[in-house]
Amino acid sequence: MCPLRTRHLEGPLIPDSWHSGEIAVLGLGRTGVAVSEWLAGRSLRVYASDTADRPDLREAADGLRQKAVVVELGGHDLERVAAAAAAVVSPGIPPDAPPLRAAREAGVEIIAELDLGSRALADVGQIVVTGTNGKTTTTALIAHLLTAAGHRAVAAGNIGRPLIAVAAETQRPDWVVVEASSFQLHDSPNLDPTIGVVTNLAADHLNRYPSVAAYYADKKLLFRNATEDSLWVLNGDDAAVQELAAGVTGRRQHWSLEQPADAWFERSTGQLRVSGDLLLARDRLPLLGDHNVANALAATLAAIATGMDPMLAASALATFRSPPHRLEPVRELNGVVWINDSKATNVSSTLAALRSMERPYVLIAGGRPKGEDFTLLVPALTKRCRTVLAYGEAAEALQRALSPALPAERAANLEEAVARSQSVAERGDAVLLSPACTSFDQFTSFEHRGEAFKALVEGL
Ligand code: UMA
Ligand code: ADP
Repeated sequence: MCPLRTRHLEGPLIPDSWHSGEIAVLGLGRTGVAVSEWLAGRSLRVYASDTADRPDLREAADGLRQKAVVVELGGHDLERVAAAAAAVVSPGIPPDAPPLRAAREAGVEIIAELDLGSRALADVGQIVVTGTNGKTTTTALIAHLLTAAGHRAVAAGNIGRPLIAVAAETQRPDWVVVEASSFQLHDSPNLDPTIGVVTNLAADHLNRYPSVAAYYADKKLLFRNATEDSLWVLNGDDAAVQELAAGVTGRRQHWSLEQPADAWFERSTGQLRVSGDLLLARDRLPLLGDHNVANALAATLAAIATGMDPMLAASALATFRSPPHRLEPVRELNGVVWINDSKATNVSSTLAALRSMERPYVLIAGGRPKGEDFTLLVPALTKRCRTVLAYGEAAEALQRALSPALPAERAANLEEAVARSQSVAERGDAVLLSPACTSFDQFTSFEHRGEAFKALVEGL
C-alpha cells in the first residue's frame, strides 16, 4: 500500500477578521443550525437567517438564541449579510439567491459548511465521495468497512449529518467518510481529500444548473487541491468520470463491471475480484442490482487503501444492509413484491432500478421534475414493465414521453397510484416506486415520500 497523504491547515482555522466582525449563516436547516452552534461555541458573533418561517425553524431559533446567536426567520437582512466578515451558506440555497448576490457584490467571502468542517477536521483522514448516484450507499459502505476494520469511522455530509457536527464532538474519529454534493463542492475551496471517490456522472439538478457541463464543473472541484499523494478511486466504466479526472494530479484506482481493473466484477464466474484475487461471490453481497456491485467495488478499493485486509473487507460486505428508500423491499402481497426506491430522484437512478428488475413490474414514477429527458427510460422499461403509473407535477410529461412505447396512466397522487398499481399488478410481478423526480410537489423529502409509500403498501 502506498502511503496516504498527510494534511495540515494552511493559516488559522478561524481568521482574525472573523473575531472582529459577524458571521452570516444563510439557511437554518440541518446545516445552518450545526454551523451556528459551532461558531457560537467559538465565541464568534453569528447572524443566522432563513427565508422561511416554519415551526421547526422557530424551535431551532429558540435554541440558538440561548447561545447568543442572532436569528432572523422569514427573510435575510441583505445589508447585514453584505457587512459580514464571512458568509457560511447552506447547500440548498442556489448561487443566484439574493443573500448570496449581496455577499458576492460586497466582496464577502462565501464558504460552504463542508469547507469549514473539513478544515476543522484537518487532522482526521477524509474520504470524500461524490458523483450523481450511489454516493450515500458508497459512503455508508466505506464507513461500515472501516468500522469492521476496527477504526472509529463516521459518515457525514450530504448523507444527512453536517460535517461540522462531527468536528463539534469531543471524540475525534480516525476517519470521516464525507458524501459531497455538487452544491457543497461549489463553495469548498479548501477541501483536500485523503481519498476521493467519484461514483458516476449523469444529468441531474438541471433546475439549478444552466447545463450539464456546469453541474459537472462543480463535481470537478473535488480535485481542486490534488497533489501527487492524492488517491482518486474512479468508475472505470464511466467515460464522463474518466474525462472529469483527466490530467488530475495524484494516484488513481479504477473499478469496473465490464473488464479487469483494480477491482472488478467477473460476470462469467459471478465473482467480485480485487487485484486479480477473489474478493467475494456476487450472491454473498446482500444488495440488489449491478449498480450496487459497483458501489461495493468502489468502497472496497477505498477501504483497502487505508490498509484494510481484503478478506476482512469481504466478510464485512456480506453484512452490509442497504440504507432505506434505495430498492428497499417493503412486503409481498398476493404474490406481488412492493419495492420502495423513493431516493431515485433523477432519471439515471431510476434507470439503475429498472435494470435490476428481474420480474415483470408496474412502475410508479412522478413528483417534481428537474428538467431531464424521460424518454431515456424507454429502452429499459420496454423489457419488463407492464405499465407506468405517473403522478404529481411530472405526470403529464412522463405520460407524453413514455406512452408511445408502453402503457402509461396518470394518477392524481401517490395514494391513487398505489391503489391502481394493486389492480394492474399480477401474481409474480413487482410494484416499484422509483420516481425519477424530487418529492417536493407533495412531500417534504424523499424520506417522507418513501415512508408514505410504505404506509400505503402496509395498509393494502
Ligand atoms: N433557504 C434560505 N434562503 C434561500 C433559499 C433557501 O434561507 O434563498 C433556506 C430554506 O428555507 C431552508 C434552508 O435554506 O430552511 C435549507 O437549507 P438546505 O436545503 O441546504 O437544507 P439542510 O437541512 O441544511 O440540508 C443540507 C442538504 N440539502 C440540500 O442540499 C438541498 C442535505 O442533503 C444534507 O443532508 C444536509 O445539508 C447535511 O449536509 C439533502 C439533499 O437533498 C439530502 N441533497 C441533494 C441531493 O442529494 O440530491 C444535493
Ligand atoms: P445518492 O446519495 O448519490 O443519491 P444513493 O446511494 O442514495 O445515491 O442512491 C440514490 C438512488 O440511486 C437510489 O435509487 C439507488 O437505487 C440508485 N443508485 C445507487 N447506486 C447507484 C449507482 N452506482 N448507479 C446508479 N444508480 C444508483
